[in-house]
Amino acid sequence: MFEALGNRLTGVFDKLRRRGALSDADVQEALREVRIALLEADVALPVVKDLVNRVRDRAVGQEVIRSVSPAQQVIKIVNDALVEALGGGEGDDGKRGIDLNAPSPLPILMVGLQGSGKTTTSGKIALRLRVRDRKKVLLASLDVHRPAAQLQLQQLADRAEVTCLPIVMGQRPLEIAARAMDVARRELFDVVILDTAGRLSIDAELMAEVAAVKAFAKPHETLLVVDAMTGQDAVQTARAFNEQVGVTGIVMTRVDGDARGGAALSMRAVTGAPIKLLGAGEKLDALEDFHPDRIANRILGMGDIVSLVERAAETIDQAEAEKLAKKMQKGSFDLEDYAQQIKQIGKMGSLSGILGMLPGIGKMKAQIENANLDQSMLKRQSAIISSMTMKERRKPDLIKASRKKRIAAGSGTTVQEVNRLLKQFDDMSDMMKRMNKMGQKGMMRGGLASLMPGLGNKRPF
Ligand SMILES: Nc1nc2c(ncn2[C@@H]2O[C@H](COP(=O)(O)OP(=O)(O)O)[C@@H](O)[C@H]2O)c(=O)[nH]1
Ligand SMILES: [Mg+2]
Repeated sequence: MFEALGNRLTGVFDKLRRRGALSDADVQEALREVRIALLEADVALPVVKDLVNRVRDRAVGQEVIRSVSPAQQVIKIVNDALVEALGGGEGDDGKRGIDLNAPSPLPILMVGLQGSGKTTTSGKIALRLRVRDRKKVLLASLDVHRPAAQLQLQQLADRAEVTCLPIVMGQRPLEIAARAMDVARRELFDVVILDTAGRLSIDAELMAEVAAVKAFAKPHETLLVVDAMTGQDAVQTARAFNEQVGVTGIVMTRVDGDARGGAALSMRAVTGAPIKLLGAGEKLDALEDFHPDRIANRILGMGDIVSLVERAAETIDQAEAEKLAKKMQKGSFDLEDYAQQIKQIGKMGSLSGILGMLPGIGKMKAQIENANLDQSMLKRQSAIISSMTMKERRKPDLIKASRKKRIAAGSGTTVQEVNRLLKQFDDMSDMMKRMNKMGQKGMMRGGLASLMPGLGNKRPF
């Protein structure tokens, strides 16, 4: 999401930067292009107008033009306006993610259209609450319209290792909700997630059913799940739900697809409800908190380092990482360790997703993806190292022509690929030596960068 918009805006700002001194006309011209970029990203027209006006008010005039780095000032102003449109900035209550500040059992009601991702998101939230917040979670499916829906939730509960309310055939949604709350009180659950049925489109019957469940369960959070790929339809759905049922937050799913991002930028202004979470994939751990400032940074190609570090901290085996860091310091890092590192990166999720969070990588990302530099590359590199003998892994210098041929054949790759891997490993070893010279501080900064094979040496951050 946001890729096209990000590329457009970085293009506009690159042009401004090359100018150096800016006239009012330069700024107006840039604003025209920002406006087009936003419209192409499918941002609702009133939101575009408001955003551009706000930027114009702040950017046009002497202050910016006379400043030391006018282009930088304009970018900062656009950044602030994006943060505000996304629901951050002034008046931001700082409430991100789910509010758990209520007595147990705390009910969370999941609502939305069919196929928006309610059931999947219920499973994701359950997993996160169990692991991150150490909560005892009960999942209950109120979807009596589709026969398989209750089973689907049961399976997700199993994968998230949380309890699912046993299915009783023939019960109505309200009866199921009552049973869920009853079980939760008796068995001391902290959170009850009520997954409701959707419809293909908004209709009176759906709204009535959702409203009845809401009146009964008095949920602490009513989360509306919308599909980012549906663009402005998602915004209209959210508006209808918020007006007729009332929601406390929005979960936007499928942001891993090629949605243009307009919905996310329009949501707060049009519906008044905050986006709380993002669904970024089908897997249960593909759930992100929504941070307006970080998203704005991602759009403007400044990268989202904070999320990247958080993701790394969550998935990387701390003990393993420390062991590798020690080896780097001692200069005894070998291909065996490199293979370990590849495994850690594999665990962090798709490489292109990670790259999207790195500053300035946005534009490069498409090229990298075309070059097939993703999970498949990590797998191939793993395979190459697996085809080496232990001696070769410890002392890569041993690997000359005939050994390369054997390794390529053994791993189903080519000699070129073996060469590329050895070159990357060499680059990395060099970088580590340089970092060691820079001392501990350089080590900390380079630590994450060095997780990216072949990139670490180009992106010191
Ligand atoms: N790519 C992607 N797929 C998702 C995401 N969330 C849900 N899905 C998929 O969307 C489909 C419908 O999801 P489901 O939870 O059954 O929707 P529901 O009808 O609202 O309960 C399933 O195939 C999910 O795997 C997401 O964030 N990204
Ligand atoms: Mg469902």
